[in-house]
Amino acid sequence: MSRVAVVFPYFRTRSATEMLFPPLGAATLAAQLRRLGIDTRVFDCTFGTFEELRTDLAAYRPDIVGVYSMVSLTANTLRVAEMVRTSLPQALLVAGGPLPSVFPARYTQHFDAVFRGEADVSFPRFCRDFFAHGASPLRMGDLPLDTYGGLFVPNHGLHVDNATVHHGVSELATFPLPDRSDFDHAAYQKEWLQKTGSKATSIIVTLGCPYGCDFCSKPIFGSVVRRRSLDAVFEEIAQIRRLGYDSLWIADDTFTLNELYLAEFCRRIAGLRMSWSCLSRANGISEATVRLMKESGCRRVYLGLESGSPATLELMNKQVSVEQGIRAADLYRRAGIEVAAFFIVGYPGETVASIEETFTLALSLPLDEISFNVPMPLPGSKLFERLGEPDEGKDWTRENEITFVFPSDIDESWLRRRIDETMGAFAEKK
Ligand code: B12
Repeated sequence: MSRVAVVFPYFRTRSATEMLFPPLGAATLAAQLRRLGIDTRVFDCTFGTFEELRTDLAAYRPDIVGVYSMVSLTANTLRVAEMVRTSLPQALLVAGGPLPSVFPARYTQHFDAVFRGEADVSFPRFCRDFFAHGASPLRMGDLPLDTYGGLFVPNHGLHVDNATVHHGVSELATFPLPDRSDFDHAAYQKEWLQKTGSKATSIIVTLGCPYGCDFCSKPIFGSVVRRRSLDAVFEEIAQIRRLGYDSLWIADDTFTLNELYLAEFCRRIAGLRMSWSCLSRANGISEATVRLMKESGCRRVYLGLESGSPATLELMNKQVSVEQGIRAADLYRRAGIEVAAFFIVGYPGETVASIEETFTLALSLPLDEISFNVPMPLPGSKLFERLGEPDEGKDWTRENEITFVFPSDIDESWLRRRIDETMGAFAEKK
């Protein structure tokens, strides 16, 4: 029997800012693999331990082990790879996800192959063909390797470097819904109930983002926006409700971009008794749409306001003004939707004065939650290209850490103190 394991190597940290969601990429691949009749299991490490993963993987005896990776999971990914090489030496080891998509060659030092970008079709087809050709890494060359989008293999005497693909809307409509059957939903729901009083889970409705923020990288969905068929989306929402969730966390980069589509989504979700939240931008949203969002159950929006300084917004290529941010926060709050805002402080090129403008803005707005981060030069972003590799010894393992991973004129301890003071003043104001 041919078996594929898909590993999500996140072990919960219990940090205050931790948000737990079942990994949608793994669920997406599981659905596609099972559709091809391949025995598949997702190993979501969120609530487990490394030792449990070792035991469970060994018991399953997969022929292919696929591991998801992103910037904050690098160390875990490599540890899993090492463990698989020792305990399952025959297995083909494959990586995918945001960071392998940007740095495939780094991963193929430890993995047999990398799939970059959207792997919905390419990875499952590759697995099927791999099994059909005897399931041996040594016989990979017998496969039609140039037909798998995003595949990168510089090992085993092969040189494969295929372009990534972005699936079009009509193709997306033929995809099965993500298969969420391998997750510990009771544990996820308990966590959310304790923190927020509702049971939320993530969903992707639209793919891609047309903006070019300096600090952002778009390694998977890229810049071309694709809106899924709402029939499929609402089938998925029905599945999510059957699993016991009562709230959606829409993970799209730009869910509020198209007002017509958004309005139709609102009309269809209204009456389902399902609250929802999403990321939004400060521009391009009308009062009528905001009212519709509220009426349909939108509880909270997350706005990347980033800065109170026009010059810094320019540096970030954010393409919104401070005034648009103020207007958006006000619009949502007046409609009765909670607003959470993200800010970035200490951007390369910033001064103490411009950072203070951000603290002042954060305290002047009608916000329900604020957070401050120092810029994280994400591989694949323009910021990363400018700054180069981060300082040796500093990594991104911890989320939301106030530490510069690049040389900065801004005094880190001053910045930490000002963030603490601003957070304190915000809590008092509330
Ligand atoms: C939802 C989300 C979160 C959620 C939940 C994550 C989770 N449990 O799934 C939360 C809010 C917790 C989160 C936190 C963070 N996130 Co986040 N997040 C996202 C977001 C918006 C969507 C991810 C998603 O669900 N995609 C939908 C699924 C279907 O896509 P996918 O997972 O990419 O899977 C596809 C491919 O990657 C591939 N694939 C996936 N797995 C595998 C496995 C194998 C073997 C193969 C072959 C292929 C493959 O195939 C899939 C189908 O096409 C993305 C942005 C984006 N649009 O991708 C950022 C993103 C992944 N996050 C990012 C970052 C930086 C973070 C944080 C570090 C932010 C911070 N400062 O704290 C933290 C880290 C937290 C942690 N746990 O380690 C970056 C990663 C950048 C990078 N180069 O690595 C992204 C790309 C956003 C960005 N533009 O900067 N995040």
